[in-house]
Amino acid sequence: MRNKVLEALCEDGIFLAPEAADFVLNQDNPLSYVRTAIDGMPQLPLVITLQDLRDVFCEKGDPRICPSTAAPEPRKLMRGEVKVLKDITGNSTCEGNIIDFARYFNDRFQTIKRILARRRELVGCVSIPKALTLDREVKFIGLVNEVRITKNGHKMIEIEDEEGKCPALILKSSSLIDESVIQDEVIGIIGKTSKKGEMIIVEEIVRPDVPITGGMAPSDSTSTVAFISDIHVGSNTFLRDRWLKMIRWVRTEGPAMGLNYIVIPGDCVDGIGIYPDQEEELEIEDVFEQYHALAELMKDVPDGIQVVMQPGNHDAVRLAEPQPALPDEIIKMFDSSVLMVGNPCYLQIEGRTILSYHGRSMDDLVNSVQGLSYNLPLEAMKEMLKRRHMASLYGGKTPLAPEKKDYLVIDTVPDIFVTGHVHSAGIAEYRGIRLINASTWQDQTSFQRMHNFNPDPAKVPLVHLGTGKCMIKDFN
Ligand code: D5M
Ligand code: FE
Ligand code: ZN
Repeated sequence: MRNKVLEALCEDGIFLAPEAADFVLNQDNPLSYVRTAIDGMPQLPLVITLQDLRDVFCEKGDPRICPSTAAPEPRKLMRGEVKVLKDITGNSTCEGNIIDFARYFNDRFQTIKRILARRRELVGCVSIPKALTLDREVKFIGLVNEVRITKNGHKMIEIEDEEGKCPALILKSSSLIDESVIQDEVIGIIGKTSKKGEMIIVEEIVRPDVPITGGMAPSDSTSTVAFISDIHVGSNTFLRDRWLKMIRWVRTEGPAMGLNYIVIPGDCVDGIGIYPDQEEELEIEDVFEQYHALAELMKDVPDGIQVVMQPGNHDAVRLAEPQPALPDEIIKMFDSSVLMVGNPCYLQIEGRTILSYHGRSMDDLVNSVQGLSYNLPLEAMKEMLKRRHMASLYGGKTPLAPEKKDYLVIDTVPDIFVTGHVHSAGIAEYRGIRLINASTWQDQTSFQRMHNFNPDPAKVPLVHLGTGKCMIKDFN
């Protein structure tokens, strides 16, 4: 309907500004509304704005056809220059039964298989049952069911595709023996079928990975995005002084650097009942009061800055990922410059694609990929990109919801990939993608002290959308 009306007007050389279009399309008969308006105009403007409509109609004092001077209601998932490209919010269908899980993993398999099948190394790949019948080099793509070390020290991978499954063995003597293969990741395998045709001896593992590119080509954008994660409002270790210092900086230095966007990748508040004895470390014990306090803090962010807020594992939505945006009763507490999105979420800001993910799965990655640790979140992010998936492992610390489509697949290659969660701050680049880990505004908790976890708080990574340049501003 929307497009038809706008097309019909366009054919008559009539163009509407976005706000005017929204208003017109809400009229009973949009076409006749616009034509009546034009009849009342001294001349047809190049683009009809809301003010043009007001000039014609408002004198008549008819509220039905007179656009009010108040700003129009923002559309739910689109505001200003921020476009939501992919988000579970409003699209969740899962009930969590066995059929859902089969469908979910099938979608993961098919989506990542499509990426892998384009890899030169995998040209000529066959199904697993077919591979087992061939006595030459075979190539296939599968989802890893299980990984274990055999009693002789080889690595056994049980791998499955839509037609069957087989054991694939990495020999102890192979250079691949230290390769971390994660349960539920989708990989390509090149190898040889054993003589009896019951298993494949792995010679090469092919990951979907992201292509090597030069990254963000300079654009004419003059905007900067700030990434501010893990605020943890409500915790008695919330670093209020440093937060206020940061907001003062945003107000005074922001305009000169074109600071027009703030992205918050989760753990906006501390929540309740998230870890043992948390209540002893809470300054605000009611989660809604925590969001109220956050909303108050956010009021000091200048109006022109578009804020994008995403939930994390401390926020008041389902824990299972993908997490939808915070509920309406919380959204209502914030003013309209705060756009609530799900976790993860693909955003487009001034032509740049940003993938924002809280990063819970890093708790699993540090246990399943050799060489990773909480001190190396940017390396963990590279592991996600290599696997084109943010949370491969099912059944670990990261709960997954079996949606129809796997929202955790990295099907689009972003310009910027941001995570929070591990309370450290860092910037790196991987194959042209800017990697950002967005610090925290919470000091070390006693729970974290007990686990010897040392945060790196009160830092703000910044990315210039035009040049792609990154820096970290330190508020300690
Ligand atoms: O998580 C903040 C960080 O706290 C998380 O990235 C690692 C650390 N953390 C949380 N639980 C544990 C355990 N059990 N062991 C070691 N480190 C941990 P947040 O989501 O803010 O609570
Ligand atoms: Fe956190
Ligand atoms: Zn977290």
